[in-house]
Amino acid sequence: MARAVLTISSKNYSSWSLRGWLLCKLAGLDVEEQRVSIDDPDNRAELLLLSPSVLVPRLTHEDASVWDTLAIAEYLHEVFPDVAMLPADRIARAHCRSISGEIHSGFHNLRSALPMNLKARHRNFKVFAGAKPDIERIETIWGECLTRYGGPFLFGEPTVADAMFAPVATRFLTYNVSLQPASQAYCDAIMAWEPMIEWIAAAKAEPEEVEELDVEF
Ligand SMILES: N[C@@H](CCC(=O)N[C@@H](CS)C(=O)NCC(=O)O)C(=O)O
Repeated sequence: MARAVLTISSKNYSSWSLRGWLLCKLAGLDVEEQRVSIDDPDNRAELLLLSPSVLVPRLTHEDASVWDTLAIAEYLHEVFPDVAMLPADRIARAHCRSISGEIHSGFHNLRSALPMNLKARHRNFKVFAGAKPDIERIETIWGECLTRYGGPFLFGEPTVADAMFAPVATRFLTYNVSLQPASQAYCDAIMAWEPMIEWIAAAKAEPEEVEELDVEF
């Protein structure tokens, strides 16, 4: 059987690639990484041909082609039912799906004002006022989960929700966003999570730089 392939782009800049990759790690699925170079349009066009959304991540596994992170999460949950990608409890599972959906479809101001950039550190970053409600909502989501399920991850042990929110934790670190102690502890747990350590080390070794995202704000 052919090895599963995960198509991703930059490890430093692509938050959706990180989410897809973390989901595969959570599932325990060993994937071959197919990298779409951010500065090679031909290579990119060819590799993305099979992803109708022309977006990454895309997973191919045993003749199935799955794109879009939430679809990948649900696919992996279905294929690996013994791995706790979602909480065992029905009510917690509904909660996990809801907040994963919320990060998937929302927080546009946060995304554009604080783009993921794992190599960067901006000590005196002034957060755009429009992104503040997003940050407040994220802290509320995290606070409720950590209180209800006891941490250190949102539902105790790592789940789909942590894969979805991990790039937010890195943004808070990159842009030195001041957080409540519980949110800060969650960010620390994400940064100490073994797959995150692996991904960040690879991101730091990447040569590509996108000038617009590397300016000092
Ligand atoms: N909703 C999609 C979002 C995917 C997405 O926006 N991916 C970005 C990478 S971070 C992308 O492929 N952008 C096109 C590009 O880089 O040209 C998902 O959940 O997978």
